[in-house]
Amino acid sequence: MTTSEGFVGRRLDSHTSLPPGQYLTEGFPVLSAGPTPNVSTDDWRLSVTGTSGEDTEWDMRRLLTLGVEDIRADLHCVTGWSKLSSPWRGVPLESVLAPHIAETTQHVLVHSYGGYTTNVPLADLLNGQAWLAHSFAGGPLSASHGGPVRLLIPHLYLWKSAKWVRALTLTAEPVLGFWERLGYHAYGDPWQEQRYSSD
Ligand SMILES: Nc1nc2c(c(=O)[nH]1)N[C@H]1C(S)=C(S)[C@@H](COP(=O)(O)O)O[C@H]1N2
Ligand SMILES: [Mo]
Repeated sequence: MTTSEGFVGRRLDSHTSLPPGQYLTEGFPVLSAGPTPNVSTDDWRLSVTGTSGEDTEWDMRRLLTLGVEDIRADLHCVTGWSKLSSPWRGVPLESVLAPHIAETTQHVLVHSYGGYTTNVPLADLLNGQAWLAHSFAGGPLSASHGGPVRLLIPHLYLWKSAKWVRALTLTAEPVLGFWERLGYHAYGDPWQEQRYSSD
């Protein structure tokens, strides 16, 4: 693996190897379980619901006031491809979750436009581990890759990074999402090769 001179993103020194069973791709494959929902930036909304049922709705303008970050992320899809150092912009997920976190909150169920869902432990969405990404490679995020806004959780298999995110539900107990109900791993750590619930 080489980095070009002047490379200013995250260094690859810590990635002398890929997660087990993964191969490197230079492209950016599109993987969607259904059709691409057609949601304009103006119509896009994110609703965040806490464990006692109180909720907040965000639109793009208000979301961006929470503070945008540049992110360099390695992506690992459970089908085998990995893409290193991909350039995103987005808002830390913690910013929209924080007001709704109660003592009992342990898990988040993520809902997408189109009906896709996925579950993630709350702890994996805090402290600079997860973003609401609205931009890729310097431009608006394309619909096929999850625009207007998708989740980005680089340390878990990419099926956890829900595209076209619509709602977040904070819960005390885990509730399995779309692929997790179909036998994929509830957590999905690529470095532990947690592909299926039996792994
Ligand atoms: N809403 C939604 N999000 C989704 C999916 C999907 O089918 N629907 N597929 C997941 C899977 S399996 C992968 S690998 C990534 C693919 O993201 P990409 O199409 O931008 O590469 O999106 C994830 N998020
Ligand atoms: Mo995937």
